[in-house]
Formats: sequence, structure tokens, C-alpha cells
Amino acid sequence: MYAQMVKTDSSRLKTLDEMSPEERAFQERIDRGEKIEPKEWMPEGYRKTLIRQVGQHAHSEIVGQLPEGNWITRAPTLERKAILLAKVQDEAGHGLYLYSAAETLGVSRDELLALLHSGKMKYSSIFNYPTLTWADIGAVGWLVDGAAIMNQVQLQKTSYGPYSRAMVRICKEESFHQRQGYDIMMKMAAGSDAQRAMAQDALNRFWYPSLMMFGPSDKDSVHSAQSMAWKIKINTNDELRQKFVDQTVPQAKYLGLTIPDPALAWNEDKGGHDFSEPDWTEFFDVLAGNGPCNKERLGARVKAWNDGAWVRDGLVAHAEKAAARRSGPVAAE
Ligand code: FAQ
Repeated sequence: MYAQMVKTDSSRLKTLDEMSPEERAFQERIDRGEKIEPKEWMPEGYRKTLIRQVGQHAHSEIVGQLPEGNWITRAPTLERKAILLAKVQDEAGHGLYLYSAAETLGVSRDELLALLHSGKMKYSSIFNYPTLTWADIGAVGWLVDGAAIMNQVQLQKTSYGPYSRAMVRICKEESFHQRQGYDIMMKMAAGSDAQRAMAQDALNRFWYPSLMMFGPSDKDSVHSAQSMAWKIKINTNDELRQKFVDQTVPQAKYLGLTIPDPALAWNEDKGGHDFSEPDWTEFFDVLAGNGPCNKERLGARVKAWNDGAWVRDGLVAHAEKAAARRSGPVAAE
């Protein structure tokens, strides 16, 4: 259904007959399941949509280091500290693969970071919530990485080659991240009463923000129809949210923890759980910059960028000197 259409305005997608010859040939390649590669012709809207999504995704990985980085110096054991350090480093690597994928679309990393720092580009809403206790690090791994993987496994099949290949590698690492979070939750849930209470409290605070990671409900998703027509997105926001809930309910049960949703119940007819929607007013408020940690997160990124200016300047100066040395004797000949 989607493969027949490309958006012309906010309410309608073009049919194949309405497309220019290039658009039509492009859409037919997408429909055949071909990957699109960097130097190939693509509609401007496809390029822009990818820059928006891949750029936001890259920013999420980098900003996503902050809530966990907060606990590296306070991890309860040396082993936990080493594991957390490795995970946070992985997130930096994911950001770099994704910025590189975005750069193949004709935008530089500096431009993307300038858009992030000026608040013109988004990062995932989830990272505007604080990590208050060690159990939150378990909840982030279990729920936040769990939600991220649910989305990213599908994105391995996305139509843009560099994004798809970045996703394959990222997914391998994310599954380790999810397991380390669940391992923390198992330890806490099987621990003292105080530890169990911390684990439950972390689940209570991270449940709905994790559901929000999948984006607004399908009826309010402005980009889904076009992004699915171009196979940039493979599933709708609600489809992935449902899969995440169905996957997570038995995991919570195994931990002996209660998902904070009295309406949560198995629905035999649909073969999935019924569950309460997150508070969408809160979601849009967080997107508008009013979440508990928006200012702190963006402030930390801007400070890191400014503090690192001397390193970038030094590298550029060194590269210029090296280039001058290389070209010097040649020019003299
Ligand atoms: N947060 O029309 P839709 C991770 C915006 S990776 C903020 O449905 P779309 C790893 C959306 O941009 C997590 N903004 O949009 C990790 C749009 O606004 P715009 C990141 C959101 O793009 C773990 C507007 O709402 N993953 O966590 C959010 O079709 C642990 C309308 O929405 C990705 O980025 C949100 N949650 O679908 C790291 C995956 N949801 O741009 C460290 C790739 C929606 O028009 C520790 N992205 N918006 O101003 C996607 O799959 C899609 O972009 C969606 C949104 C599904 C996020």
C-alpha cells in the first residue's frame, strides 16, 4: 500500500502515476527492496527525512551517555564499573557510526552538532529523565536499551544502505546492553527489601518514558506514512510499542516486579496486551524543552563542545602543517 505513494502535502501521498520519471524509478527500486547508496539519485524529501532521523538518532546516542555516565564513579563494584564504562563508550561509538552515515547525505557533523546545540534538532525524549539511583542504571539497560533494540532491529532493513549497515553493528552491541541492565535488575530484585524497592521505583519512573521512545501514537505521527512509503521506517510507532510491551511483561514477572499500569492485561483476541497510553501532554512538553533534565543535558553537550575547541583547533593546525610539509618540496621542484 505505502509503496505506491509519495507525499505531496501534509495529508496526501502521490501515486506512482503522479510522480516524475526519477521519483517513479526511485520508488520502484524501494518497492523491489533495493538499498539506496550515497551518490545515487534520491528525492530531496528522502534525503532530508534521513538527515533528520539519522541525525536525531546520532544525537540520542551521544546525549544518552549522560544519564549513565552519571553513575560510572558510583557503580557498586569494580566489575559493574568496568561494564558500565564499556557500555557508555559503545554509545559514543554508535553516535560516530550514525554521524558518519548522515555525512554521506551531504551534511557535516559540525552542522548537525550546531543544530543540536541551538535546540533546532531533537534527541530522544528519554534522556531528559534523571537517573536517581543505581537501580535506574538497571532500568535504563533493561527498558531503554530494550526499546531502542525493538526499534533498531527493524531499522536494519531500512532502505538507505549506510544507515542499515550501521544498525546491524549497533544492534549486536545493544543486545549486550539490554542484558547488562536486566542483570542489574535481577540482582536488585532478588536482594534486600530496600534493593527490591529501588528496582520497583526505577521501573515505576522509567516505564512510561520508555513507551514514549517509540514516538507519538500513529494518528499523531506526522512522518510515518511517508517514511514507510520510502521504507526508511519499517513499522509504525504503535506496532513497535505493542511489541515492546508484550516482550517486557514476562520479563517484569520473572523479576517479581509490577508494571505501573492497572489497565495492563492480556487480550486473547488481539494476541497482545492491552495497556495504558503514556501521558502525551508530558511527551510533547519534554520535546518542547521542559522535561526534568533538558537544560542540564543540552548544557553538558554545549560545554563539552566548547571545552574541546582547543583539541579540534590543534588537530586542524597539525593537519595544515603536515599538508604544507608534504606539498613544500614538491612545490619547490
Ligand atoms: N523523542 O512523526 P513522528 C538509544 C518527534 S537510541 C524525541 O512519529 P518519526 C540508544 C519526531 O522526531 C534512541 N522526539 O516521527 C541508547 C518528530 O519531530 P520532528 C533513539 C521524538 O521520525 C540507549 C515528531 O516527534 N532512537 O536510545 C520522539 O517518523 C541507552 C513526530 O513524530 C532513534 O532515534 C522521541 N521519543 O518517528 C543510548 C531511532 N518520538 O523531527 C544510550 C530512529 C518522536 O518533525 C543509552 N528514529 N519524536 O521535529 C526513529 O525510529 C523515529 O525517528 C521515531 C519517531 C520512531 C523516534
